[in-house]
Amino acid sequence: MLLPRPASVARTGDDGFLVGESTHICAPAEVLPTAQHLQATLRPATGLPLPIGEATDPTSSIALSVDADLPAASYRLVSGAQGVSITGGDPAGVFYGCQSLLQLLPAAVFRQAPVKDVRWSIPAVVVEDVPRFAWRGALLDVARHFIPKHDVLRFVDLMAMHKLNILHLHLTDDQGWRLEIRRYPKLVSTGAWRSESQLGAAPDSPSDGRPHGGFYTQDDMREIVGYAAARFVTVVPEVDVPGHSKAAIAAYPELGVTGRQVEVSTHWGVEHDVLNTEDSTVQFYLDVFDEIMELFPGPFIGVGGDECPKDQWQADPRTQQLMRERGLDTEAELESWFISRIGTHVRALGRRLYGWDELLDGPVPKDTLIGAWRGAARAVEAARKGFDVVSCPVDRVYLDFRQSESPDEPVPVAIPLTLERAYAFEPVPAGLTTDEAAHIIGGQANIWTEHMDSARVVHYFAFPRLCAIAEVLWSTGERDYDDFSDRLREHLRRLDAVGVEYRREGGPLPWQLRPGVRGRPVAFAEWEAFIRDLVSGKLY
Ligand code: TNX
Repeated sequence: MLLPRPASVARTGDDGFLVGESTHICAPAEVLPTAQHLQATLRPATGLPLPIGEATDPTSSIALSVDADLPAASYRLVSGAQGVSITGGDPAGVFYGCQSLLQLLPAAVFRQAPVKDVRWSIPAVVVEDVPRFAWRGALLDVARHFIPKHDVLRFVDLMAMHKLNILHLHLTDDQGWRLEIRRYPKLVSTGAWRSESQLGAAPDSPSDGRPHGGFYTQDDMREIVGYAAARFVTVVPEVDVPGHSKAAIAAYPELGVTGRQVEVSTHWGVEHDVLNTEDSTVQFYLDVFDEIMELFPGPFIGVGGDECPKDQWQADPRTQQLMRERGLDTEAELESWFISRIGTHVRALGRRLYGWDELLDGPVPKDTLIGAWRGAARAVEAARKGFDVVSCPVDRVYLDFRQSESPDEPVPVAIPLTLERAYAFEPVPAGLTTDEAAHIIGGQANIWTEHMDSARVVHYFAFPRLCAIAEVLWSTGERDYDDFSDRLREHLRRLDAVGVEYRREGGPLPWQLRPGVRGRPVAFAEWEAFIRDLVSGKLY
């Protein structure tokens, strides 16, 4: 029935509640926005007015309320012939109760125009529910392929439907810079465009010869942030430094080590053009992060910090001189120095740093949030050192990985990450004490878009695996894949009604194939060695 699975559902005796002409929504002022959202969501398919107002007759009302004695984000939903009530521990809890209410209705409720001959009935149930983790995230990489604003808003709707609450936007990379920064206009006028894109993942993959680009204006981003907030989704920005920065260097060559004019990258993989660490470059980024902090009100500010090759710094006399002046012995220390300069600024403004687990290799403030991606061992290490952790191990939640062993998977990369394997993701690695485990504040699915050039393709890779990960992050208790599969079958009818082009159980539909575009599949046996090299720092 419900997905993600709630803590408990009990069917009660009566016939349930029928949403009809006389149904109204009751809500105190503090949850009025959620009442309006529920009304706006129910109206198109039902064609019903659903006025918001005082309860005249409880048997015809959907009553929303907050009970501050209940845990944060939890809710209790009671439906039956006597009416519907949704009581949340806070407004977010009420919102999640409303999401469950929608799932108790026929799937056609997710359509956008009146559907005839449907009884809008809600079974008589008592649902008690509370999320397992506070951070239930999805990373959307809008840098490798620009995802237009409209599609980001649709993605936020889909997240809310699955009770996910963190949208980590990967805004910058070697292949593109996607957010307007008023002070440095070339970041988008130059950095948001590339001449062509690599087709596929093989070392000798050809290019498509077609320009690609796009960016969000600051007005667009304010709209995305506000739209997400109304759905209890916090947008967490990531501006990746000091690696993954070639688009910025293409726009402002003085940020680079060589000073040479470079192009926004047209191929995938890790670029060796990284930022220099001049004070002027630090200042440039402090200015960028000031605008970022204006736009994104949440507590966490992402600085990336992953995969920064050191060869340019090693070969550059000026960088070596800077290291000596700053009393730094190694390039790794220089990388930490750079991140700390930004971190000090971000913290002075009351925010917390968020970055990939490479940050653990140097000194970072204790309140830094670590995105543990290079396997569970990094999550363990971070939690033992006392850092809060977002669990996102590469072999469980990287939704760019192929979904089966079939060579037909469109651009098959890395190891297979099947739906079942994603569902088996456990955010809290074994071996942690209770106190250490409390540092795992949640997890997220990472949707890297090298091989996803539109929202259609993002949907193919994200769904239904994101449904599985949403359940892992929300639901408590034993996991049962068969039970999940049964509920998923019903849930896919909802995604059909929304119009999500998820991956079918049997694999890609003919138009989802990418004939002739070669991937880079990796067997499980080779994979372990790759991760070992990655973690030991041998690769970058
Ligand atoms: C690693 S995870 C990356 C991304 C790529 C991804 C492809 C991480 C911090 N870096 O830049 O897009 O692999 O799977």
